[in-house]
Amino acid sequence: KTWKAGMRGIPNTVSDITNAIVYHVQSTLARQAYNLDNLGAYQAVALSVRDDLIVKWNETQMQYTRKQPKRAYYLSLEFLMGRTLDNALLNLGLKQQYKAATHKLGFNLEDLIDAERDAALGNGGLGRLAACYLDSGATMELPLWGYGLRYHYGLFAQHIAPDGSQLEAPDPWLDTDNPWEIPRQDVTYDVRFYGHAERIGNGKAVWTGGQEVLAVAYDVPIPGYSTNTVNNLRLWDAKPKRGFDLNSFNAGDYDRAIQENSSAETLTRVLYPNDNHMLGKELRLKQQAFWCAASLSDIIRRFKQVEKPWSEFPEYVSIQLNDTHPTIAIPELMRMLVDEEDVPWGDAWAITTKTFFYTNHTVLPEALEKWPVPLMEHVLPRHLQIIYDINMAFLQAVERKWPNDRERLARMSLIQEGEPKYVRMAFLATIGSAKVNGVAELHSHLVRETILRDFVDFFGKSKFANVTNGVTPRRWLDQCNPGLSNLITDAIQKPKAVWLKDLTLLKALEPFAEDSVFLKKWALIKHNNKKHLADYIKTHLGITVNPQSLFDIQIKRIHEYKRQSLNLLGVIHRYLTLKAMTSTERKKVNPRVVIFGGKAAPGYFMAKLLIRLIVNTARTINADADMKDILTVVFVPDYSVSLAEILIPASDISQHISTAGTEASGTSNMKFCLNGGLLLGTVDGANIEIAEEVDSNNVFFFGHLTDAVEDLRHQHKYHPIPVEERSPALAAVLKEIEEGRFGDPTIYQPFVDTIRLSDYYLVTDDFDSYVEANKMVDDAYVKDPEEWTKKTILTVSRMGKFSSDRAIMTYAEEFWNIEQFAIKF
Ligand code: 26W
Repeated sequence: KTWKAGMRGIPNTVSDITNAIVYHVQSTLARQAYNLDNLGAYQAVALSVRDDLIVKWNETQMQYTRKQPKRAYYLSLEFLMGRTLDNALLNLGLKQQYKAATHKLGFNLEDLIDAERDAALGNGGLGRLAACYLDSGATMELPLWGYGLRYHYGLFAQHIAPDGSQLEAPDPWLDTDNPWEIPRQDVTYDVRFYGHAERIGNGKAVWTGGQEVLAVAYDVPIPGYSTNTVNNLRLWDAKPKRGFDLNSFNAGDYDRAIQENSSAETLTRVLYPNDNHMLGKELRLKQQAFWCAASLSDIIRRFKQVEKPWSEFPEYVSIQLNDTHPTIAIPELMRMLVDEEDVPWGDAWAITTKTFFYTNHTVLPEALEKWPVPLMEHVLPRHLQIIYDINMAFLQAVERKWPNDRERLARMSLIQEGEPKYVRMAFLATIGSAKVNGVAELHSHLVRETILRDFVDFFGKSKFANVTNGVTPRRWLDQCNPGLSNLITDAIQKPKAVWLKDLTLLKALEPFAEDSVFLKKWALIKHNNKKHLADYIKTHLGITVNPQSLFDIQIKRIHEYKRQSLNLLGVIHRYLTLKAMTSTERKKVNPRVVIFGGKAAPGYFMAKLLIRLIVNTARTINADADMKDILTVVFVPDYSVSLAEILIPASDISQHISTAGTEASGTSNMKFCLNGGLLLGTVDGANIEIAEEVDSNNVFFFGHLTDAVEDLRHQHKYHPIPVEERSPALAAVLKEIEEGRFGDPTIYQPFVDTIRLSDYYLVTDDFDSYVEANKMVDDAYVKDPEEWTKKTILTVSRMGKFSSDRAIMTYAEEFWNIEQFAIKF
């Protein structure tokens, strides 16, 4: 029998799979099996996996349509998916069969997996969280769809220039065919910008003119782990509404004829690369409005199929806003209901405020979105009217509750007064949503006590909740660390299909911390992961690292609040301390490899300067013969999801050292601990809850607490004390930089000055306790390696809480009110 597309059944035999791959090589790719490279083989394998996904995708969507369960929609401007093939194979339970099939065809599956490009449609934490939640939604069999944008260029690629600074290069990830998306040329919506909005009474208006752009759907199947569910991530691409302007074309003005086209197509060209920093760019506002309008049109079209009154919309639809980026969806739903569906204003507002839920991911003031009123009036004139109407009604209610409190009205208004005025998106998201949440206990507390305090007073506490973040144990344990995952499976005597869906079962590992044979097996896996990383570093960077060393890793976006600066200054301190020793003394020191990775926003001067200093410090230290085998420093360029999958399983210690109160949660802290790396951190974000779960004996905490931060900043500002007095150790480090030990000191002066002169992130205040904590790490690692391994086992066994399955079920039950819906075959 010859294989044809769509023939695949379940179960799949190795020979079915082999036939399917060969079919795609010959028919889809029009190539020959005998002269195929890894990229071609990857594509054929991916296409055959896609066939399977589509069968299950169709079945899932058909059963949703037939039964019409309530659905939830996750609106996120970022989905940091990484690679798909390995994850799809594991979730479908087909990895072994594919290994055999590709082997029969003369390929090594791991090489093919490596040929895939990352889908880097996100900046960092928020985008990767969205990807974990989609995995968990499908695994928990929830009717959950994601909506985002199909950026043609993902997050920029990072290169390091000869002088050590970051260079950005575009990431044209769609230049090679993307087998993981299904274009839906038939699913399109018109989206309007600019033009004129004319009020016609009863809160209604007519919006005309301006520019119309077509949104086209691309569907990305999201398979659950060991279930039939394949959910959907729908990404919108922008197309000009008309091919080109025929009038100009016929008049011979070809440039003008295609002008509007290119303006439409710019919309989904590129992901904005700034993280935790707001830039008021018109194109970004248009991206947000485009994606929200298309997603809501799609959701409303689906709702209309059930033929229920508008008042029942919230019984069928919940929408989660991933930070304020999709907040414009609130006035957009109002516009569609009031202007287009003739729903009275008050009813529309009741529907809207039952439908939306808002997650805040940051309390940093510079990250809170505020759009200039004149810009919004220009791009979205009707939305601005609606925002003013919402604000009017809201402020009247505030006035009724607290009469004659003008200051309060000014504080709570959706419009910040000034020249220009601004629309405060976090406030709009708050009053337009049924629930608001932060992403870890401390962060949710800070949201309630600081940025949204007045709103807690107004709405009451019950509207403000916490959902601590989580990570998917499929990608972040089973996929990235198969050795450890297999050892766990053997030990706890539970099939993967069971414990990977109920991570609290890891508890059963605890007794093995006392089993000396098990300890050895466990330590060997870590060692092998470290060798694997050492190989990567050797081949890609030419740096030799000794896998016997303690691997100390800090990987995340480069940001002053995350304090890679503190890590680097600590490294220099270690270097100076080692240099001051005799060579005999030095031989007794525990070797350490310090690894940094992360991208700086292209316009963030201080973050880019810090990268340059890290790279050049690493060069100096690695070139110093005295440091051979005792201290190595590595900056891994172009940090990505795929690189994280190599780095995380190889860590002994990972650093999460933000100034207390600044890191909302962090999620890589969870990934490291789940892979048996211990945590060195501040009392911040989810670090606190990790310590609560794994026991504070198993984490290394240091630094001032959140409560102290405000006073310390006040002191810095009004009663500055020189670094020389506050931390002589740090002063000695700064002096080395200023004397040119790591290159031309004038280059690094702005960095040294921020610490000497303002030190907003309190590096000076935390430096000594940071050095102390590092000593404790060294001691624990060297003095009793077996005790260290025990700590890592106990840590892993207690990480159950941090599965994104737990987090997504909390959203499902406590926010969205949606139910698990099994897909039957
Ligand atoms: C408007 C510019 C902008 C862009 C991105 C502002 C803010 C963002 C994100 C909200 C930044 C972000 O990714 N925040 C991170 O979210 C993670 C998931 O909840 C948390 O774990 C991190 O602590 C938080 O920094």
